[in-house]
Amino acid sequence: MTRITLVRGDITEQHVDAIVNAANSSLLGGGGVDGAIHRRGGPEILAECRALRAAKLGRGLRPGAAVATTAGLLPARWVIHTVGPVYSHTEDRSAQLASCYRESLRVADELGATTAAFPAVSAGVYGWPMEDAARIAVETVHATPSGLEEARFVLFEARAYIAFENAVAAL
Ligand code: AR6
Repeated sequence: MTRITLVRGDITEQHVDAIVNAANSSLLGGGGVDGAIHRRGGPEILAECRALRAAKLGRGLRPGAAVATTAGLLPARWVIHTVGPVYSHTEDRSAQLASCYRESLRVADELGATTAAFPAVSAGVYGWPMEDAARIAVETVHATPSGLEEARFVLFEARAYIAFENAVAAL
């Protein structure tokens, strides 16, 4: 069974097989985790994202989907890019957010990863309320069978860490 662990810190510093990026559909970079990963990982990651766009993702990656690239200069071996939904007050997009974690786990399995680190997808620029984002993340990873030995949530802010701690305690 996959062990869920929590760490307060920077996902780009994690020594795991794969780190998950909270990307956008373009796959061409942005702010937040995405900006940090491309900055610290170097140009090789962006080059592979561009190649994916040219080859099979002409219209970009849809919310809820995931795709892998090299991790460039990062300590991890791969970056799994997933696109979270933008939070909406009028539409329930939680199935898309859950899909980000399920699809990232599926890609991690395909790669043969045994350890992976996840950020709080959609809980930054995309506006998802942190408590709810944490609950969906933890419940989905807990409920999804995978070959991972460890699924590590890496939380940048204290309030994110507390929200994830509460979500794990509620399992
Ligand atoms: N390590 C771990 N967590 C981080 C890091 C880091 N280095 N940096 C930020 N966070 P966000 P989203 C936290 O905005 O909401 C980008 O521009 C952050 O505090 O990165 O899915 C993309 O290109 C927050 O709790 O992702 C998209 O356009 C969480 O990671 C858009 O933002 C997610 O925040 C995606 O927005």
